[in-house]
Amino acid sequence: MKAKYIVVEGLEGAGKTSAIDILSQTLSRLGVNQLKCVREPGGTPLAESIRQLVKHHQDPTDPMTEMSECLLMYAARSQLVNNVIRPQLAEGIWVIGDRHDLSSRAYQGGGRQLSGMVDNISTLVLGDFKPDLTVYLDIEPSVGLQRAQARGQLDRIEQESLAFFERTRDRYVTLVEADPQAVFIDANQPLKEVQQQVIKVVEQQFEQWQC
Ligand code: T5A
Repeated sequence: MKAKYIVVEGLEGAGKTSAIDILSQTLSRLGVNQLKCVREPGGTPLAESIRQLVKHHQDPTDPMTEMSECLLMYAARSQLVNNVIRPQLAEGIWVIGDRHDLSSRAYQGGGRQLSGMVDNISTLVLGDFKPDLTVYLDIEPSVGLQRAQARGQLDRIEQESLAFFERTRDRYVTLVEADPQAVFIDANQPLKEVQQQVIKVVEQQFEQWQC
């Protein structure tokens, strides 16, 4: 079977980290023994520097514009896709991504209301490259933000208004509904149940890939 690219998406605190753990364990049980996990923004030295900027840049004399934020997300994605993800897949190594293009479409497209710009840049940067499967963990923004808050200080994006995260979630849901390779999981449930659903989705999808 050709190596696959699987992405986990969702708002802050949706439970992506634990979903990725269970996803890796499930794939390994199913016989996938060459697997790499990456995160966005990040995953290469240059993309990790961009991650630091987009999450923590705070300068009232030179605030990050919405357009710069969007361009930086795609600069980081271009580094990761071309220098890591494509080469790994070509070598037969499966890749699990903590976020990908759907994040830009939801946060910058929905949250920042830059959807026209995001569509154009996405086409330029990615062409027809897309994940084989996207697992979207849907969570009430207020619940996700409470979980993020419990972890410590909020970063630049986490300090956005609830309305921003509501718009982001709405866009996520619309995009996931329109994508036949994306699966919706209710992440407001207890962790154990979310994990069971992730396992089920991966097992079913794996079976289809084998056909
Ligand atoms: N961004 C990113 C954009 O705006 N555009 C883009 O194109 C991209 C790629 C990245 C930021 O950049 C933005 C989005 C983000 O704001 P990040 O740190 O990578 O930042 O992403 P976060 O979503 O902020 O990461 P989090 O760690 O907050 O989210 P997770 O991984 O979904 O949450 P997780 O698994 O760490 O869980 C958080 C806590 O909740 C608990 C966990 O145990 C943990 O303590 N939890 C649950 N508790 C109860 N019930 C459940 N079902 C639970 N699931 C998890």
